[in-house]
Amino acid sequence: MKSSRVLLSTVVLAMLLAVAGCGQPLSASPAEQATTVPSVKPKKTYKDLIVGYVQLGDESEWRSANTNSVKDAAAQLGVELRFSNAQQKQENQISAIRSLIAQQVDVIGVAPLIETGWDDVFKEAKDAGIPIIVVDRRADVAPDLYVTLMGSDFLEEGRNAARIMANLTNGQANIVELQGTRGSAPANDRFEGFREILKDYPGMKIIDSEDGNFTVAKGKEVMESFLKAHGKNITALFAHNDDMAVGAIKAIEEYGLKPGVDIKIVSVDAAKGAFDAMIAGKLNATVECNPLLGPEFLEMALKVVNGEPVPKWVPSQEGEFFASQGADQLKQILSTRKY
Ligand code: GYE
Repeated sequence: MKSSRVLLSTVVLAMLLAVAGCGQPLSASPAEQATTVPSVKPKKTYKDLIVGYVQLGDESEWRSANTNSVKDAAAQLGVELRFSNAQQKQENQISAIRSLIAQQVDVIGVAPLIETGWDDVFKEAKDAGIPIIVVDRRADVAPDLYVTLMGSDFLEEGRNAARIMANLTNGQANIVELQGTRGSAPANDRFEGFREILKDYPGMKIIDSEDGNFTVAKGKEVMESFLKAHGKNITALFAHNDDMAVGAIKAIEEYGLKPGVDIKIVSVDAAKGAFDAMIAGKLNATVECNPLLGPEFLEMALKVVNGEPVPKWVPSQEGEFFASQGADQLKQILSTRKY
């Protein structure tokens, strides 16, 4: 009787285990059983991500294109984006990062207004376990405080602008320069790269150089003051972005000179405004700087969150465009561009 009860309960137990789909023999040790529990965390998808983006402002066509690129990519991929615009103030960017840390987002993207002053807040993010992706402009911090930098080689852009200017002027020029926002990585590097090449051209002189803050309005205002001070002595202009070149073109016309002819002009970005100015023959060339970083930024964010390796710098692919390509070709190219 006793033995048949034992037999019956063993049969019942075996049936129950079979129904539960559990193939473990009754003798399995706890260690063996543990191997059936998945040990790898499931990978996150775009739809699981909450990403912060700390934009520096909306000073230029480039910036608007960058903002739209990030917002559009997030909407398309289903990423929850927490976007802020710091209106060209570093303190606003710092408080936006602090607020994203408090919200415990998965990743923070930041386009730093200027290079310096980021150590403390980047460290706060690191301590909270929130990775920082630096987008567009470099931040001068220890490499362990951010996971990757995505953006352009601004030094090379400055060098290329100088090479183009040397060709346009046959190595003889009195140049004025409109610098981007003081202390920003693109202004620092374009300034330096331009001078690096000019060393080989003794006939090319920079006769004046001022901050035009990357805006049309300031570009016009500073160009007016250059013209007041140097008049027809100016034969060339290097503007650190297209918007300032567009402002300067107005100032040059109002002064009674022909932009692109009396004053050769090279700028950076290759935004729509630059194409319009080249088609009109008022801007000689623009060096491309790509703002369409949204999709790649979110791809990096997903990789980082899933613990996949990412390169420390993701450089952008860029070209150059010239008024000498002719209006027809430029119009055709413009029709294919997003900014
Ligand atoms: O060239 C300029 C913008 O940081 C690369 O910022 C960017 C620069 C861009 O205002 O137009």
